[in-house]
Amino acid sequence: MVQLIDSDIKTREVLGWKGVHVLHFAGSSCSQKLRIFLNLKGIPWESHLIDLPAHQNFQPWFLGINPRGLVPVLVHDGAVHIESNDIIQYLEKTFPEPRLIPAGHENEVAALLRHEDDLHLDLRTLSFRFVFAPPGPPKPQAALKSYAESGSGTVQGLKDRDKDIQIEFWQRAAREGFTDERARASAQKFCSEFDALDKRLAAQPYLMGDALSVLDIAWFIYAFRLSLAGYPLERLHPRVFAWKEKLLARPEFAKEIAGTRKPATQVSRTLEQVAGF
Ligand SMILES: N[C@@H](CCC(=O)N[C@@H](CS)C(=O)NCC(=O)O)C(=O)O
Repeated sequence: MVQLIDSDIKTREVLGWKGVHVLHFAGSSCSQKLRIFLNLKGIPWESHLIDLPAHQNFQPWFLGINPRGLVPVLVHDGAVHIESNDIIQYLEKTFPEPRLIPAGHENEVAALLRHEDDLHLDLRTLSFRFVFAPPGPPKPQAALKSYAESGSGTVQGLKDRDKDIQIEFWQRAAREGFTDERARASAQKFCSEFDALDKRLAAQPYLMGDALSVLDIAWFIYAFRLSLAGYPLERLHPRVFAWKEKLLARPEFAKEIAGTRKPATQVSRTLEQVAGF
């Protein structure tokens, strides 16, 4: 669990926030995952929007709350939790009903969620290349300077390497864009993941068996975003496609991705062409 300690937090006002507060952005995949989880749990929460396209997450106020500069963030009775999957597992313990992590499978689910999180930068690469497709560098140098300089720079009291990884990601994007080679490698990773999910779904209606779980929420978000990017889910992984459509019919899911539409950008080559699918 990544709960911050006092010295990590520079924006002190959050320490006095009572109840469940979520700092998030409508179109962020990790925020969508957390909001669907909160909907299914029926947990009341207070919303604090952080405008990622306006680089609000690189401003001192937000970095004073999450030194990593990422959404979502949970503040529960003044305690600050970061990392969407850790937030979800914390909330599952704190608000156990209805269960979204099957009893006795906590460690297995934690490992599967870690694996899902490892693919986050691949999802981001494909999102920026085929969905958002900004005409120039996605993050201006001034915003990245503020990112580098603001916040405590520590997580649980230790110098945090994650922010360096994030900055390197954006600097590389500024230098070379999101190349065919990177996009192809990321798409192929998802192809093997979806193949595995397709096999699971041959034997059971949900990824962990007969009941919906946090794993369905997490992978729904990836499947939805990749479909938006032009990934041929229906053709390559028909069971994953049908499962995604089934979840999309539920209001708890649909309402959180309703605003995520593919902007009318000009994509020179489609994901199918780049990946060779
Ligand atoms: N491992 C983190 C990843 C969080 C993350 O990368 N969030 C994205 C939005 S989905 C973000 O804040 N991006 C910052 C930006 O685009 O500037 C988590 O699961 O919370």
